Amino acid sequence: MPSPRLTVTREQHRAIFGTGDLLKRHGLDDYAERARDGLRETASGQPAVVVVGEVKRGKSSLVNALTGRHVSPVDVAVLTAAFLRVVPPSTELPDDGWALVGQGTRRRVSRQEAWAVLCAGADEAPGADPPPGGDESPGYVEVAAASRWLPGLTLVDTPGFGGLESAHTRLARWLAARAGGLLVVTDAGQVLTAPELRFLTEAAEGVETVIFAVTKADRYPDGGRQVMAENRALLRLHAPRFADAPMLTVSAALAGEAAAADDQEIRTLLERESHIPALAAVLRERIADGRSVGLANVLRTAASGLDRLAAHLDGQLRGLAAAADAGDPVQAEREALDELRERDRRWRLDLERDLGRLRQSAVRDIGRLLDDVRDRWRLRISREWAGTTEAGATQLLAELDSELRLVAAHVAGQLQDGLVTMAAELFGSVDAAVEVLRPATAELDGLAPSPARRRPDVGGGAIDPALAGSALMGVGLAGRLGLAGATMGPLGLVFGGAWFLVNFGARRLRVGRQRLDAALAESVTALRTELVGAVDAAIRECRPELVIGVQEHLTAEVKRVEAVVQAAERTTRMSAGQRAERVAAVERELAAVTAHRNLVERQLGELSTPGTSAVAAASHPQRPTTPPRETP
Ligand SMILES: Nc1nc2c(ncn2[C@@H]2O[C@H](COP(=O)(O)OP(=O)(O)OP(=O)(O)O)[C@@H](O)[C@H]2O)c(=O)[nH]1
Ligand SMILES: [Mg+2]
Repeated sequence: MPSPRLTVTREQHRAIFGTGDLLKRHGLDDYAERARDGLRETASGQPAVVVVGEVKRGKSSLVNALTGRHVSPVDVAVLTAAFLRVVPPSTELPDDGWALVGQGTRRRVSRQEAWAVLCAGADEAPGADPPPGGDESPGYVEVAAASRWLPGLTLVDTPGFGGLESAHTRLARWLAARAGGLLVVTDAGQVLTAPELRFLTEAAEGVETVIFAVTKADRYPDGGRQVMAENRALLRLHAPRFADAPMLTVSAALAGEAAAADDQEIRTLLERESHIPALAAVLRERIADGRSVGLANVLRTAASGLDRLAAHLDGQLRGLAAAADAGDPVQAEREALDELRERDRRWRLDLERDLGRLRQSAVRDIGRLLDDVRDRWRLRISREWAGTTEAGATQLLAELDSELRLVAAHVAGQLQDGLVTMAAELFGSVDAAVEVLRPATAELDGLAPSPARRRPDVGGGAIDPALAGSALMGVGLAGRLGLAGATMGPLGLVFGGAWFLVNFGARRLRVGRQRLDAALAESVTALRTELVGAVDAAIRECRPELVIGVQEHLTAEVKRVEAVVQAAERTTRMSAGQRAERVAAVERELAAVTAHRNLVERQLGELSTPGTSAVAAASHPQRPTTPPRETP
């Protein structure tokens, strides 16, 4: 396939590349690189809407409603465990075709197999071949669907688990920055939460198009209107750029009722009431042109970099302006430098301490969770094994298998989260942490759904959904972050260990309870050893990445602050004439930054679809007959 080319206007080119040069000259390479990467992705990417939100807000239900098909599994007990891309049908993937896509691999699968990855296999037959994922981990699930409301657009359903502050959601945001817009899903039952607002503040740096859907409107007498008004007020305060973004109340439940209605008139009425067509209209209008949306994100990233540079130059001017006797103009920087140098001296010790703590807590978790499984299952076996049929026994052991996998996946997830959190503290930014922990990086193909599966519909209720979610998410995250090799260890072993148990039960059903008890204890002990070993291996593999990452980060920071301090020191030695010259030079730089900032802003303005300026956006959407539920 020929590599796609993106044509940009001369002005856009100047805005993007001129800004890149300016940023690089001042050591802000990260923004420049992000913008450049974004440009590359924009050339190759289809327009996409990335659906994000806290857990159980109704993301998957909304994806189904917008597609008009049941593509994403939805259930109170099932957490979305992997990224799902709903793409327009093509010759490669015709309608209702499913595929697992991984790093450089792509495999057509049945819907059943895909759903097993998405929500942990409701239909998986126990005793079958070991599930995929042990050796080769797929990237994400893809389905082609002739979308009812969004033909031609790609919709990405993401796992909510771990919330918006989890590293995987940051990856989703990263994806949105490259591919299109964010559809932020909140719930009519509550106003925007602090993590949601923090997420949006960060998203504002690199994503231009954000649209809000307030779900489950059917549950509230006012259709979520009050909550929506409060959301707007919160946005104005905390993420002002999105204060006027389109926000619509929707109901996937009503859309479902519409689909089931026989009477055409009732169907149309319910559909309209669901506000799904209205939301789709906004999405089509804002995101259908993938090239513009991608370019806008690139420009937004450039603008954010310029804002940061302007603040930096402003600091320099302050330093230059202060009279020599008016105290130390760069005292704050000097203190920051002392602190950085202090950190430079001790970060290795801190790192070892933190890794030690992480290991300790993982080992504690392993012990606690496995003890719990063992005790509960000993009880269950004593109660249920004797009178069970062959099918019952197979079922019972399959459940045990699921639980053991969950423990392994939970441990992997916790470890993963712990590593990201720790690295985030060392780098002062989660994004940087995710970046460092994603070795070999860059390829979003690293998106990996969890290979862990579970059977949410089997009786017993021993599976805590919260545990399940974190487990599934954790492993998926590990895969996405390129740590799969390290954290997949325990899962492979669980497959081995627990499948042994399953086969054991299936083949030797007549086995006595005591033998089974012993096998359970043995399996749990073996798993404990294997999990602890895997935790150690994961930490071992991460350590060099972290060491290099922290060192580079600190060196760059020290250099940056040192430059400011040195400039200030030069200033104090300067004659009045020299100082004036220097001020003039910085002012010229600042003027260049301002000019670029204006140029970028103009390009952004030109890209926005006619009629959807911020003002027009506030009075969205087009809703033909029903009174708008939106805040006036
Ligand atoms: N009444 C009502 N219930 C809804 C609506 N949308 C979703 N739900 C319910 O909310 C629950 C969660 O829905 P999901 O679509 O699975 O939520 P999700 O955000 O995808 O969940 P995760 O992927 O696990 O984070 C399900 O029980 C849905 O039936 C709606 O519009 N109205
Ligand atoms: Mg979901």
